[in-house]
Amino acid sequence: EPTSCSENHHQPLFVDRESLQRQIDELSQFSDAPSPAVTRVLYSENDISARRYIKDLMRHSGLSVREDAVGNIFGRWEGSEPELAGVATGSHIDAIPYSGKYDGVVGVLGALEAINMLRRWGFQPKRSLEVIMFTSEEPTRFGISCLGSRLMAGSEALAEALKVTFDSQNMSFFDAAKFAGYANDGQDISTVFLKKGSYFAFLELHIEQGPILEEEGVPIAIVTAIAAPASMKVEFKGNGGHAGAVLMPARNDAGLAAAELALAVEKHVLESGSLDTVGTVGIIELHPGAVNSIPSKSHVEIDARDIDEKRRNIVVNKIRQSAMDIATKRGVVLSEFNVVNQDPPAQSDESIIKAMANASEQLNLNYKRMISRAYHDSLFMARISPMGMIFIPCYKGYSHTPEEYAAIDDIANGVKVLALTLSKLSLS
Ligand code: HGY
Ligand code: MN
Ligand code: MN
Ligand code: MN
Repeated sequence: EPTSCSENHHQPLFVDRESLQRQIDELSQFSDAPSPAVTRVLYSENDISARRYIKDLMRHSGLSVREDAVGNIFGRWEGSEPELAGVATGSHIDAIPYSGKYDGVVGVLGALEAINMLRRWGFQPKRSLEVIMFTSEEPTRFGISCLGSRLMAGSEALAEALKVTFDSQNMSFFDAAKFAGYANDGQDISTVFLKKGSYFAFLELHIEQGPILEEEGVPIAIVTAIAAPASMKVEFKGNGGHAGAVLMPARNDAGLAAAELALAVEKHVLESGSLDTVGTVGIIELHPGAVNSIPSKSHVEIDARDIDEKRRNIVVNKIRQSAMDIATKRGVVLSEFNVVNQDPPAQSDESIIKAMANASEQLNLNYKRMISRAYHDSLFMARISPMGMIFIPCYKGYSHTPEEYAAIDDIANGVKVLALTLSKLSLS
């Protein structure tokens, strides 16, 4: 044994911080944006390289690796009773443009370090343990959030929709999947669907993506529920024309229709009666996109969420109504109003919450219960398995930005709680 190993290397709950940090840094290099930003889009060259990196780490952790038809990756540690439903944990490694290197990644690399810890400890699983890297949690390329976990949860509607889904470069989903080496059975991806009860439990470790834990100095949050996300794609069409020659009364400006709809989103959200309702217009594209040409087409993408599903649906309906009213008032055509997803919230499983609380207490880690306002693959895994999430603090709550940061000691705390909870659930 090299003498450099510090004694605590043999403590059961030793987290190899430097190798975990090194992996986080190495993984962040597979990016279409210059460091410290990370852009890693589904089935891109960098996504394919990052997937290879994760599969190598899974094998190094002694896991047997399989991939499904859309590229969800499963690393399995067979238990002594492999016929029992296993215990799974995981997250995503895709990253929206110019974001950070911890969102999702902490729940994949941290899960592998939790497996390494249990092995070092000499742990023997009864229920098999699985680390899952989900395909495309982010909606970046095809506008569909949690694409991999939504399919695993059995969404026939999504499996159908993917047959007519194209990215902004007009590449079809299945051509992109084939480019990355997936979808070898053609468009039949029903093999991705998992049956309810496939897992005894599903856990996800993730950065909070909010400021509460850091502000309150609490190292661990146990998530009790995940808010209900919805997203919409809207298009307006007008006649366009010359910015100088067409007088104002003669215009039907698709760009102004988009701008008015964005303000309408803000109005309906603020009028919901609750601080828990949020709305974002993250994409507005104007065509032809010339300073001296009246926009003849506008493309707007809207994200609306709330921990209360009914309140969220009222906002979605008001946004739809505003889009129609604005089109009439401005004489433009509402050529598309597409609710891409309108998902219910998910509740964490009480027994998993308890197991996480026990693990935190055993580790002398203070914790608090919290609702996740961000969505995660856990939102869909909750449809086929009891679910639980562990949050760790992140710097000022920053996320989806290059400033996203989580301290390795905070990550190590999350990994320890995850490892202990996995071991308990595996033996139950
Ligand atoms: O948008 C979200 O909530 C997640 O981080 N993709
Ligand atoms: Mn040693
Ligand atoms: Mn994210
Ligand atoms: Mn995430």
